[in-house]
Amino acid sequence: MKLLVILSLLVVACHGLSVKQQRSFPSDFLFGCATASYQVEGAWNEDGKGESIWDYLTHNNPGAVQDQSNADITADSYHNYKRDVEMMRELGLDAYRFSLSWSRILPTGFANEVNPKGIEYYNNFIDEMLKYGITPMVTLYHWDLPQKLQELGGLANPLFADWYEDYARVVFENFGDRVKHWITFNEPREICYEGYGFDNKAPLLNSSAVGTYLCAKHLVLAHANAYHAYNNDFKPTQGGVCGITVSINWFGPLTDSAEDEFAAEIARQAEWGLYTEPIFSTEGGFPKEFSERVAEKSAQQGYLWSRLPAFTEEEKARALGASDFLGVNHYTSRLISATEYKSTGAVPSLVDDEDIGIYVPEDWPVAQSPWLVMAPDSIYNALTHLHKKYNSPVIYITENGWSIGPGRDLIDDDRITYYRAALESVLDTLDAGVNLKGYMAWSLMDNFEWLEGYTARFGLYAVDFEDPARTRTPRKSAFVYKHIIKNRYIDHEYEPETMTMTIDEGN
Ligand code: PNW
Repeated sequence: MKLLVILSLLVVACHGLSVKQQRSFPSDFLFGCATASYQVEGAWNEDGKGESIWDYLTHNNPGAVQDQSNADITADSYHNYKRDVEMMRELGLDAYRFSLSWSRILPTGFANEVNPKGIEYYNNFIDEMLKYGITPMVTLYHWDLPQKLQELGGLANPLFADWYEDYARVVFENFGDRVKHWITFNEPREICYEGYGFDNKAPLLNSSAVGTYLCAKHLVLAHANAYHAYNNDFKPTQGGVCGITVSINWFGPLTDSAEDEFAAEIARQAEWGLYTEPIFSTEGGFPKEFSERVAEKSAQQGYLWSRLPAFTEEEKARALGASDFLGVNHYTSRLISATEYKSTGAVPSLVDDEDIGIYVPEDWPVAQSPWLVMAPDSIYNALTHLHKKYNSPVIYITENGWSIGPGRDLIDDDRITYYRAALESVLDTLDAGVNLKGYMAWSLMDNFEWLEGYTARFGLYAVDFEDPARTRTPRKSAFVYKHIIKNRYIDHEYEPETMTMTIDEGN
């Protein structure tokens, strides 16, 4: 008898060990998808919308885009927004992150003239989402600056912070009764480095030595203005939260040498610390070591001031703590070396200021977009670092995704592999106690991928860009994501039985 009991206990114990513990996402964890106005809306000049810098770039310099395309129509969400909400319901999304087109709301960029049709479009869209219990998460600026403001210098002009506050107030006033999650800027690095410092995003300014840093300072101050405007004048009655989304990929050391550790820290400071440090650190201002490096190089290069402008004490105090959460767009990782794999950048430039080597192991799979590689523990490494560095802020992953080639291929197994690994990393991150509240997949549907045009597709839904109706069709990954959201765990064996989508009861 005793033996039998021991034996059966053993069987139970072994069984427990062999079945990997099923980890689940908290019931209040927000699962969503993300898009951006210029990439999906179309209707570029309809109903009073003004020209944006992306309209200007694609119309005047089409050769800059890989396939010479533009987003004049793109997925035409301006006319298809009801279908978009239907897709959200099919997937069972808790939330949807989208952005507002500044020039659709304020055609000249300034708040003297509000376009009622622009307000109406977003009102209808927001109301349609709310009708089905989908939480709107709204980005005020996802790269489509009104062209008129660019002509005045755009983010290189210190007055930008005031223009941006005026715009933000119009937005809070019109939509804040229903929108409770605000994101001021999407990806400062891509705005400032790729747009002002380089020629990879509008306005293709290629002024890495000075432009990137001017933009960084004014963007942080504009964010702080909008945050305080919300906090003082809207939050008391509207009760939402306001944060910023920064692209935070992981930059780890290539080896565990102190030199590589330091080089990786410099990379983190230059790539995203410029934007997080002034807001989320305890000291405020731009990151210390990188600031010292730019100041030193600037002096050697004959500048009478550091190319990285300092904040005044008052500005520093205004930006510090000015965020209710940190939005993180996370896609990939890089390994950083102090001595190996260095590329020679122009002098002076941000790349020269960084002076680091970047390595990507050959066995990390590469997406259609060459910069996007699948790295192990990528989300976990980045988010646990932020958690420690910035005293456990509330974090949302506001973008994460994988591109495939052009066309409407519906079987996207490599994307499924990526999403499952990413979401396992999210579970590891939650286990580590990080204050992570939600995850938005990029993207709900195929869209205009900036200078990659339509050559890279990120959609859970394929879009037929040849069809005037811009028909949307779910890919296999859409079914897998839906299954995860519904069950709150990742079933690695799950295969959709059919490719027919339906709306589950309650959605
Ligand atoms: C984001 N990187 O851009 C943007 O927010 C989206 O508009 C865009 O479509 C999406 O990611 C996919 O590219 C990024 O170099 C661009 O790591 C570059 C990087 C990350 C994000």
